Amino acid sequence: MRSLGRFVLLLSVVLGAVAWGASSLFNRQARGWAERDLSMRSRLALEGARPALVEAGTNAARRVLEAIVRDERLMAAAVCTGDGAQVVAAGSLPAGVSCHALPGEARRPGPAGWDQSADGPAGAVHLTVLPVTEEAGGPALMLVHDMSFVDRRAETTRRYTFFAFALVGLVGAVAAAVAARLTWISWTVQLRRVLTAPFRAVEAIAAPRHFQPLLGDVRDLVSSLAAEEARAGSSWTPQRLRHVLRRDLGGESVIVVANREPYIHERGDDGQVKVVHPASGLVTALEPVMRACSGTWIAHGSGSADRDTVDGRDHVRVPPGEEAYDIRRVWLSREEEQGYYYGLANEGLWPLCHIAHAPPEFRASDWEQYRRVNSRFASAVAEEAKTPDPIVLVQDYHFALLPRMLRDLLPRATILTFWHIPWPNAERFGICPWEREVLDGLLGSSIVGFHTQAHCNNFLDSVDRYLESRIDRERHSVVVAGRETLVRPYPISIDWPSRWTSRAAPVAECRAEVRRRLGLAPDALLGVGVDRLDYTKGIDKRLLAVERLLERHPDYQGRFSFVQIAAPSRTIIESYRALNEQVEALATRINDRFARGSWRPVVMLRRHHEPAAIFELYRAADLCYVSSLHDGMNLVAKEFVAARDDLRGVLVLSRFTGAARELSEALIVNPYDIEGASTALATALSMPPDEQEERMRSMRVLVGELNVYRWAGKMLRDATRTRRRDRLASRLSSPGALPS
Ligand code: ADQ
Repeated sequence: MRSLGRFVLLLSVVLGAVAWGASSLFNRQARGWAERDLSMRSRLALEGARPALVEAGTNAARRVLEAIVRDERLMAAAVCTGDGAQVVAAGSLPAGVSCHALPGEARRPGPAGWDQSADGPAGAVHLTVLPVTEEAGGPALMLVHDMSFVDRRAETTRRYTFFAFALVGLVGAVAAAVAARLTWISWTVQLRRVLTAPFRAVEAIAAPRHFQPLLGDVRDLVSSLAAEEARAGSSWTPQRLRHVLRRDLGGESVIVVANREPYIHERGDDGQVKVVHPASGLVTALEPVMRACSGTWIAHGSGSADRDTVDGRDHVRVPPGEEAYDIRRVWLSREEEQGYYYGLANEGLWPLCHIAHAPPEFRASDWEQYRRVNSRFASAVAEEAKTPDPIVLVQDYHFALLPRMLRDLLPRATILTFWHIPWPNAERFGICPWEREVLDGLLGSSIVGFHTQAHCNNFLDSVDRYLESRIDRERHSVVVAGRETLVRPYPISIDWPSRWTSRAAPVAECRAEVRRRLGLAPDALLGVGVDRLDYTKGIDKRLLAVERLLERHPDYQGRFSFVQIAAPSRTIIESYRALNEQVEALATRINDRFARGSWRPVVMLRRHHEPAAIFELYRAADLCYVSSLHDGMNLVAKEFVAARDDLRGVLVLSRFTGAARELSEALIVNPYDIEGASTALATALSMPPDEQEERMRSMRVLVGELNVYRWAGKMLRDATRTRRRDRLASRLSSPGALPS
């Protein structure tokens, strides 16, 4: 706004100066023209009057002069002798003008006559003196013209010029301001789009050419920073994470609270106990962190053999065979699980936070169970804590109330709460009948983390709208009852290098084995989708895109198959059961429509798979399609990248995932746009190997650098700072801390 004001001021000064200069120039010119005009009129008047002046007597000459001065512009006329005497005159001579007052050269003018303009007290006048006869020193006719009309015209001209320039200036300034504003808005929007979501595949191709150099610079800067970090040996590894814990947090072990446990003990039909890795993004991310940090993971004991495998304190050492940390199992009754997990968490908060067009259900009875289970887990944490100020990592929307409950039990604890799913905007969040309790519960934390800054902003807006608090938008923090909670983005990731990739068979073997097992031709093209069966993952949209691909590109019929791994999830909930049937029916319809011989376009594998099998599939595929309608991050996308150490395979990724903000080299799609998604699938299938390599290499650098140890490390570092600050504050406030 200030620069616009400066621009308008400068424009006014420049235009004012130009207007003034132009009107002066024009007036000078106009005065010259008027003088020439009057001089000419004087000569014409003399020509008409000459015979009377030369031959007739004085009276006749006076009459002639009186006739001449009837012209309104002519003030007076006089015949003067060579020595300045007035022979005869008519009209009224202005003060100071007379035959006698004429200068010497005017009294005896040459044949061309004598002209002069002068400013008199009553305005400008123009004098013309012309010889009446050819005889030297003979009488001369003096004509006095009124020139004040020239000044009046000049004044009018100056006014018009000024207004004309003022108008042009105003219109110009407004037009320039509007154009500048529009250009600025469009540049900002485009620049932000390029910088925040520089999707090379779909969006960046559309990014304006003039941003490409800037985009290149940003990329270079990011890679050089990453390279510098790597050179300095500062990439995040399990060792570095342990070092942070040892150096900054005094070797403190951490307590994780999550609904899901990382290892579930299930009793098979044969009576044998087997260990299952649950299909959960949270577990995928957090488990490697716990291996590095050690400590205790408190979770719901949900496996059929879980009770048989714990000790007297409900603990079990994991991972089996490596024993790096403890799981502490909490047992829930059916009512508790139903109300807290299926009810409030998954029928209420989950649809509340995801834009996937499923209405949330909130029941008072579920809320009661939710509070009760949160309180039970808070007590479990207090039991597990070995010091009065433990570091507690609270995970996800199952435990929104726990941080406040824990703060009451352990006021000095460092509580880091991470919300693994999106946070909705304030208006939508208001749908929750217990919006204040949920916010206040979370604000018992020292830090609340989300995947993206947008989710942090939504959270702060919700606090702003529903809670009495002080929000510091610069520090991204909230103060409630004198206690500060930081709100920060920590984009989650996976371990790197992935242990599942390093244990996997070579890619060629994986390709051959998977095709053999699925009954596909050795050279068949293969796409994969890996999800929990959840309506937010957009599995139906994904299958429709596959169908559209086959319609638009019949040459892929018989050559391309899409394998969808779908772990049944939350099947007690009606909407999940309905989704299960809907996806199955869709796959059957597509298969009925296109299948020929032994070839099927869609292979649905609706069961849990162990990570080793999932990684084998990633390595066997030509493309992976993640079509989430809304997803906090999505780790399948990152796992696919981690699995492809051969630098091949194309990732097709929904723009509605947090991962799309990082993996700009994927083919980014809108999963609702079936046409566009099918185009991206076709592009992926026909992408030349060198382009696949270039994209995959770039994504691997990113996932490698921004790995899950960095996620945990950054959180723990921020925790260190809040811990130091809290310790200092408590020392200062304790009696005797300050000299009296
Ligand atoms: P999820 O919704 O569980 O996670 P996601 O991030 O995609 O989603 O992770 C799924 C994990 O489960 C992956 O590790 C995948 O390999 C595994 N998996 C999927 N299908 C499986 C199957 N059939 N059998 C076995 N394993 C399977 C939530 C949020 C995400 C966020 C994560 C982590 O919804 O947005 O990325 O937490 O914060």
